[in-house]
Amino acid sequence: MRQWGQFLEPYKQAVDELKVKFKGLRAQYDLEDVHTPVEFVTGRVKPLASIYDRTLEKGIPFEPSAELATELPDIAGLRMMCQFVDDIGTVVETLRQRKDLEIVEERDYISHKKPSGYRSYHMIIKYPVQTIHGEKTILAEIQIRTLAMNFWASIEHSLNYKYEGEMPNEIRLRLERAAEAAFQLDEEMSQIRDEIQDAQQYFSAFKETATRSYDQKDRRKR
Ligand code: 0O2
Ligand code: 0O2
Repeated sequence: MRQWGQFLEPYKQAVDELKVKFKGLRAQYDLEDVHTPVEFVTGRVKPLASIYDRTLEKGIPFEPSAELATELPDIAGLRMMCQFVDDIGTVVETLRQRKDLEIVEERDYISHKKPSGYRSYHMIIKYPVQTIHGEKTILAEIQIRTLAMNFWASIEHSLNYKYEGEMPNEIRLRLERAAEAAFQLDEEMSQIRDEIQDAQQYFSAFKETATRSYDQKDRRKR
């Protein structure tokens, strides 16, 4: 157990650090008074029971090792939730610019949803953690998704767990349809936002013209 504790410690540290850093993005956008692409951030170290299940699936020994660290790139997992689908692209671009992590893989399950209906953007990163024995670079997974995608994924995940992977076909089909409905909701919300932004621009321009013509009339009267 002590060996596992030592093995998992850098992962715990990475999750804690990255959570602070990613939550900081939100604070920075807020300070500039612009729309923040990050709604909220969560993170976790994969529980030992899930690590055990994955080693069985992958056919690798259940012991702290370099092989385990490479085969399970999501021992450290971060999740960034966005309001709109467009925000995901902004977050991805922001992460690509960062100097404190290196992206080693990207998976776009938004353009290419999984057969289950799952949508999300995944990144595997290399992240250096400073330990008392020097620097240790670990792998971590970042999942970036909208609130609607997250809502669907958390329910589907818990149902899958309840059915132990043997989900009845009918439920599976309904979940696929629910995933599409969630995606439609995302599209509709983006359209509403765009229309509101257009209307705001129109009204600001209108207000400016109206104020200018009022000022001119006022000046002529005087
Ligand atoms: P606030 O002001 O409470 O929202 P930790 O205890 O630090 O290990 P942490 O970061 O609290 O863990 O993670 P957790 O419990 O997974 O939740 C992460 C953040 O996501 C929390 O906010 C939750 O309130 C927030 N959260 C969860 N679901 C939603 C949601 O649907 N919408 C929004 N906007 N936030 C949600 P904070 O950072 O503790 O701050
Ligand atoms: P957790 O921590 O319980 O979420 P592979 O097909 O083996 O190459 P792999 O390793 O499964 O790919 O990676 P993938 O599919 O890129 O991402 C795995 C993680 O994405 C999962 O972690 C889930 O968090 C999430 N995910 C992928 N597909 C689905 C899905 O159909 N439904 C839901 N709800 N989540 C999904 P784990 O391993 O399940 O662990």
